[in-house]
Amino acid sequence: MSQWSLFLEPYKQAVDELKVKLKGIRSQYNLEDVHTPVEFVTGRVKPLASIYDKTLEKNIPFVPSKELAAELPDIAGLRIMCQFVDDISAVVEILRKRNDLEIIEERDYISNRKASGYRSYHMIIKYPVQTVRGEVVILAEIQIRTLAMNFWASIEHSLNYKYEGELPEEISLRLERAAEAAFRLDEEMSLIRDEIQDAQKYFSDYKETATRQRGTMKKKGERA
Ligand code: 0O2
Ligand code: 0O2
Repeated sequence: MSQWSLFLEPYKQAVDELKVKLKGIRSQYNLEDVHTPVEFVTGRVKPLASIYDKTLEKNIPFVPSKELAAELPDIAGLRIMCQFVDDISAVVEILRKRNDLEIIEERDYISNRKASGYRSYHMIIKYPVQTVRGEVVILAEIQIRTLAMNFWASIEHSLNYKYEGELPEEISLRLERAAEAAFRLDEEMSLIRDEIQDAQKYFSDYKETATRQRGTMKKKGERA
């Protein structure tokens, strides 16, 4: 087995384990038949070519080492997609309460979007992996975002890749505007959800009162 395969093995295991655990949040909410803040979860180990590019960017040697592990906290990457912006803070709270991982950094690119227009909530965690040679604690990145934020980021990422990171100014500007439109869409979807919930509450309260009044009238009729 190559040095790289050995180095990356615990990251692969961490991604597999964390995917199961994070998808578990969704299934637990589904069992209770309540809205789940987790729509879907994806995960990946950073491809070697991307690790190589990052070492060039950070000017560190491209060798499997402790230095590389510390400089690249996203070799193991998990992504949690949510329906609504509010769901992101719900997921953050759930993750903060877990005792199988330690959050060492949080970056809120939702309140403070990046210049590109990028929005997402990032967490860097320490995660212990059990291997045949003992415990290995690795760093992993969890990105939490809405479906609209994910839609924008996926397309912007592939466009950036096509243009090798040198997007023409006009395109960057349009992408920035598109990111704002995606965020307005998120806000509108939350408003629609709130209005539907209010309407549902109104109708269920109304039904309850009407049933109670009918019961009282029936009793009065029986007594008369
Ligand atoms: P489901 O819920 O049955 O669809 P793998 O690496 O192949 O072992 P996985 O999880 O299959 O792991 O692949 P990956 O790429 O990490 O995650 C893809 C998961 O995200 C799949 O779910 C997709 O169905 C789900 N997914 C991708 N895009 C969307 C989307 O727009 N909406 C929804 N709801 N789900 C999406 P699973 O794991 O196959 O399970
Ligand atoms: P990948 O695997 O291709 O997604 P720093 O080194 O501290 O200056 P760094 O490492 O860039 O900052 O960390 P940051 O910005 O907190 O998060 C990095 C990851 O966030 C990126 O990973 C992207 O996945 C995502 N990201 C950040 N900014 C943007 C953006 O403008 N557009 C899109 N589409 N994604 C963004 P990588 O390194 O690109 O790797």
